[in-house]
Amino acid sequence: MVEINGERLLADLRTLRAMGATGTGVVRPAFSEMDMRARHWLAARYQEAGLAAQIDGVGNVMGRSPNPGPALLLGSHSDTQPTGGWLDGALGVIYALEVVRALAEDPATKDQAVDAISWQDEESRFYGCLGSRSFCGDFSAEAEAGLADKDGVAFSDALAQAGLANVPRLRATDHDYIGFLEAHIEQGPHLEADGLRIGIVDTIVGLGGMVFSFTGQQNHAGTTMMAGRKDAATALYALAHAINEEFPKVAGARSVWTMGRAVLRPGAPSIVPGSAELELQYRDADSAVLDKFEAVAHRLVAEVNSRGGAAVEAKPSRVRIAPAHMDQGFQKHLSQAAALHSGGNWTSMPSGAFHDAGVVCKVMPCAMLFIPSIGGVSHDFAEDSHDADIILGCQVLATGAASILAAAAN
Ligand code: HGY
Ligand code: MN
Ligand code: MN
Repeated sequence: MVEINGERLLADLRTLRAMGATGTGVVRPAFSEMDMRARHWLAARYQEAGLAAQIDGVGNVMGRSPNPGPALLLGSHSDTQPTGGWLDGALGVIYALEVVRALAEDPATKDQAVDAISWQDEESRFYGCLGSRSFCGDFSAEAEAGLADKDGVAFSDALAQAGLANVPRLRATDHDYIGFLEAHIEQGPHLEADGLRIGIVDTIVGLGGMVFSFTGQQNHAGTTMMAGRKDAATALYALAHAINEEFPKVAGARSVWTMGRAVLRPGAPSIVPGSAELELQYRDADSAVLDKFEAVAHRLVAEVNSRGGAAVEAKPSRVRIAPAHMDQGFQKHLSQAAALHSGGNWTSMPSGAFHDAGVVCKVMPCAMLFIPSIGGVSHDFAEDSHDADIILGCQVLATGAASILAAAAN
């Protein structure tokens, strides 16, 4: 049976962590100097592992097997949130590298075709799951035109800065794939709370979001009477409060919604804010619940506007990501591997985070496995997992991948 090398796995994870390390976390946003350094480092590791490495025109790093296909594709993303953890994405990227090496070292699997990938910008600096969407033909010229990040940096400038302007872009249709496997940290509390070590994902939540723009009347905080004020912040707080009151009435068991970005302008204590912005994101495994959230949000905007204070305008904040169902057959292979290696300490579960597998499953069968996150923490410098769980997860992925390859070969 294929056997991974746990120390080699941990060593590569720690080397990748050092690229952008900030305290215990990592700052390696898409196309940043650290991100591109990590991508070139990864390409060199792919070459060492016997893969033909390339960085494509949106920054995806592909390692292609020399063996005849169709290939099994493994990977995740190596870009991070602005204040990210060291394992979000990186775990699955280095797992893929280690599984490629372990399968190549095993006579029974050395002739199998396994490609490895690190997707670009899963964390949505410019566009949610940009790299995997581009690979799947879901990043249109219209979506790319004028694209910029929240600080106004143009996507085209970031590409040029990274030396990727006019570089060919990978397409799923260029190659024959059996499917895609992504390993990831759970980023939530469930596995640890239930004393489990492996999660096999059945559904990845869908996601929607809106940006609310508030236009009022900037004025003096002391001389402007409360009656007749057009305070953009008051309207923002009223809408945010109403969302937290009304959303639970239409929510599902694991629905979540977050208002993680609010801007008040000019942001001075003695000035009545003339304008403001609030960003809402919501997620659920059921599209109908996402639709309800959107309808409730529009109703609440109309109610705030009817009060005659600051005016509110709502716009979709990002491309809607539909809930994604993982391949049943692949789940079975991964579950058998999990049962074998984890002594039964595994479960089937939904993913509350979105992942590239949620995009790639539109063009090929996909499956995901999770390892526990300590304290359920992620998207924070404190994000961490136990070494023993990191090693176990990679071994489960390797055994599951070998099983899928064997089944495909018959
Ligand atoms: O936000 C997410 O679900 C992912 O970690 N980017
Ligand atoms: Mn993330
Ligand atoms: Mn991630």
